[in-house]
Amino acid sequence: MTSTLITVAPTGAETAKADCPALPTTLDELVETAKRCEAAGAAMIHIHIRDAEHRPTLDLGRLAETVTAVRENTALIVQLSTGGAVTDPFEHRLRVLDAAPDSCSLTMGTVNFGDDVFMNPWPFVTELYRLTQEREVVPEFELFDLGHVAALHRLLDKFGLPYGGKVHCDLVMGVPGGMPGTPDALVAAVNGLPEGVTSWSATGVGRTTMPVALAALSKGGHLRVGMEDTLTLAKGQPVTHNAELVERAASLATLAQRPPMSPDEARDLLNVKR
Ligand code: KMH
Ligand code: ZN
Repeated sequence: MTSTLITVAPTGAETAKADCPALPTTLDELVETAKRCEAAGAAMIHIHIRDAEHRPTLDLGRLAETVTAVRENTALIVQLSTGGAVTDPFEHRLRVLDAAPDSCSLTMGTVNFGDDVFMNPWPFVTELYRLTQEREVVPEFELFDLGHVAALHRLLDKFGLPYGGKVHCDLVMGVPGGMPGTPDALVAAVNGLPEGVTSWSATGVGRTTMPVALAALSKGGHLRVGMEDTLTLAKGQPVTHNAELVERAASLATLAQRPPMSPDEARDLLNVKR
């Protein structure tokens, strides 16, 4: 068994700073979070940024500044979200690659997202994929539903392998509108993955965090944790720092005899540029 890639998704686009002051929304908070999460066992960071009023933004200058700051202060693989917020236009989401991250998220289809819709029509998915290949950015395929697994088969069949030749996916489970965060759904999704997939992680939103993490470790997968997906450690116990979620994931992984991998090992796993 290999070791475990732990990705931290510290911020997301959905939670308001006013509702959750512990959410890292400024550059200083994000860098401090990245450092503590790296020390706790994370090897990759999935980044959404905020503007001066703590609102989600895809401002290119801020994105580029963030990539540089996280690179200067940690060895973490820097993954930028191309999902952004549900209100972000497609052009802004494509432009994220101009900030030259190591990796980017690439969601494989449209999905209901609570009361909203997270739009990822096929022409957008293929254009973003083409751009990742051109810019030599390693995509992480985000799968919110079983239909997204089928779409990944279609994408790889039609457009070939990603930059670097490795295929890494993340199952995002328990979003209201997507696949449920259950071991049964996880097994169904993993058993349906294309043969070319070289690694996968899973994240369970909200109260599905623990069942999904335990099922992922049992099935040989990696873990994504963070306040983008989970704001409580248990009922009535709010997360006060993302590092708490990474520490818990690292303990589970160690207990499963698959301790956290270093950023360097994760670069080999994903074939991210050095
Ligand atoms: N904020 C969601 C609408 C991603 O980062 O690529 C989309 C999301 C996925 O978080
Ligand atoms: Zn995200």
